[in-house]
Amino acid sequence: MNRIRGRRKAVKKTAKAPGGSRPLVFVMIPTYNEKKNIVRLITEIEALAIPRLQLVVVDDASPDGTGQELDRLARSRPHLHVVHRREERGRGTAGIAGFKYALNKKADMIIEMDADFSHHPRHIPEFIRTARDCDIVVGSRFVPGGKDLERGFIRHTITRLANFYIRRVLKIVDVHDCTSGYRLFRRRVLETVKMDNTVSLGPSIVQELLYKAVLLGFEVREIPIVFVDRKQGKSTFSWRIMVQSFLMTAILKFLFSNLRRVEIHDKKPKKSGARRS
Ligand SMILES: Nc1nc2c(ncn2[C@@H]2O[C@H](COP(=O)(O)OP(=O)(O)OP(=O)(O)O)[C@@H](O)[C@H]2O)c(=O)[nH]1
Ligand SMILES: [Mg+2]
Repeated sequence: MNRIRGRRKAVKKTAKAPGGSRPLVFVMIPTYNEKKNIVRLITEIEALAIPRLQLVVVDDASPDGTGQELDRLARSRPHLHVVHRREERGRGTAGIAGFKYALNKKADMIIEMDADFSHHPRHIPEFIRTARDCDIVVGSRFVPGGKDLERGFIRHTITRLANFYIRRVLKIVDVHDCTSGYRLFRRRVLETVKMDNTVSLGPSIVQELLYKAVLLGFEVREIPIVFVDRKQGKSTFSWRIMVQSFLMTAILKFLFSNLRRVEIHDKKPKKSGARRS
């Protein structure tokens, strides 16, 4: 049997960061032309009043001025970090840049989400709660309580087909929404998955990180989310991107299926028993 299952032997509860304090949580948001969404999104995340929560937004010189809007917001918000990328463009590499930034700032957990309100911020507290017992939390449309609302028949069918295909090809059996970009990673996942070796430039980064993390033995849990189609701003979805993502799944299988589980040690004192074999 070489099907990939999330590990059941969970890490011990590590709700608190090493040292006993609350975890430092970074929300990482890649943006391209999201000026109409980003202010409201940031304010709604702030309204959750989650202690020790920081935001990092990675903008690729959006022509609509998202970057300037972010700079304006950041002037009065020390918890808002803006990464401007002038040379590079792409959802995949932007996400990696954001993860690296958050790790450098000593994040314990990093939540990635889209800027267009398809990923509603109200789910954030549940991500953090669920991460007490696992390494990765995936916001899923396809578990009980999850929903994929207001998407046209075609997009909904593409998402379903993509998940069927990815789960079959990459043999990820325990995750039902492998294309969800609303996720939480504990720090050690991103430290262990070699981010400099990622091959996805675009949205297939979502399945690439999940595939590698599961092969390496990290435990994944899913929580239900209600995914709503974007209301404002312009989609970056295209048929070309969709075909690339399908092809990339086969490439990921070819390149990385030989990754093996690693010994993962929690960064807690030994007596916690938070060690995985
Ligand atoms: N930095 C950066 N962010 C991007 C890029 N492309 C997309 N994004 C962001 O990645 C997230 C997902 O992109 P979307 O355009 O919503 O893609 P989608 O969800 O497949 O498509 P729709 O929901 O139909 O718009 C959004 O926050 C985008 O702003 C990019 O090239 N660079
Ligand atoms: Mg979207």
